[in-house]
Amino acid sequence: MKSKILQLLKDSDGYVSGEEISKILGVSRTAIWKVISHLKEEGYIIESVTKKGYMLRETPDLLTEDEILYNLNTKWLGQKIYHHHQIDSTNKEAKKLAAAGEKEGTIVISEEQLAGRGRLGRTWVSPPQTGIWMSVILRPPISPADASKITLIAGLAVCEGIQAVTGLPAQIKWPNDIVLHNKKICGILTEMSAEMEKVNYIILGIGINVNINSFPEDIKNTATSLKIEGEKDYDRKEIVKAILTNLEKYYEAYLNKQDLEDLLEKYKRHCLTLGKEVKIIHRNEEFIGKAVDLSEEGELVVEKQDGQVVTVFSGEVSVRGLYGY
Ligand code: BTX
Repeated sequence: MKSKILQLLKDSDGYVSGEEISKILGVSRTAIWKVISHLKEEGYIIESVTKKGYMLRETPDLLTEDEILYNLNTKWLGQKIYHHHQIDSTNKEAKKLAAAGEKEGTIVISEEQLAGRGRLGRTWVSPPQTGIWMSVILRPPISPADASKITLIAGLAVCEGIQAVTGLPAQIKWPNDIVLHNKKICGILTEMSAEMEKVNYIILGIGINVNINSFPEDIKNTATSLKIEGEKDYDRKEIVKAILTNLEKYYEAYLNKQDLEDLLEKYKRHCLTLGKEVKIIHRNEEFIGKAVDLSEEGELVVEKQDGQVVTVFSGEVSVRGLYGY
């Protein structure tokens, strides 16, 4: 009932009377009053005027289920959201839920992470209410060997979502970073539970620096936020919705094997790594070459300095641009 009342308030330009709400939803005026009080406690500013009714004045800047579901155009992705004010890591929580049988498409999102995780045990800085720290549970019917492609699809969905909402020229650094003006604004951590031939679940962890003003000393030269680059605050909810809409569309296209060439072309168009000199680091080995293409499988095709052409699989390597991040 809470989300329905909220929707009525949001959809209305002026006051909505208690009588109207009670007629539409078939609930008592006291029940409505209770919900309104609850919404106020959550940070909604709602004016109540005798004989006129209720008017929504301000919405809290929180990524709650009610806020994200409002006008969200997805069929299944993000239709169930676990929202936290604080958590150690949304990936860790999503893994727990997935292992207990949570369905595909459910999302865990937190205003702050106390132990946000990057790849290979690295940490991800996740300050309160200024970023998007979320994890998506997916159960793709694919072989574990193809799981890295889900990261590529997520990169594309995030990159285009950010561009659409902010107008900023976000780009993808292969395979899984989104960068803006050569600095990192987003990282994606894909974790998987699988058997030999079958994926049980994939947790797609997405961290986006939205309205962060400054970063710790050790990452301030490589990290940035949408706010720092765009010099204004951005609406985190709108970015989440745009990403979920893209992700559902591209994920379904990938599973249905539709427009795969088109997906790859789109990815290439946004990919900052192509055409650049890169250093590939694989375990203790490293080499320098030029990133010349992406294979059909989404691997990076690199021409080494001696002319030899190799394909690099995303799961195994770190890529460093020689000029800039
Ligand atoms: P990564 O291993 O590619 O990047 C981690 C590295 O990036 C760190 O070692 C540090 O140098 C730098 N870094 C740390 N925090 C930030 C930041 N906020 N912005 C830019 N650079 C940073 C990338 O790993 C994958 C990150 C995924 C984060 C999401 S958030 C939701 C989900 N939950 C969770 O615990 N992780 C994922």
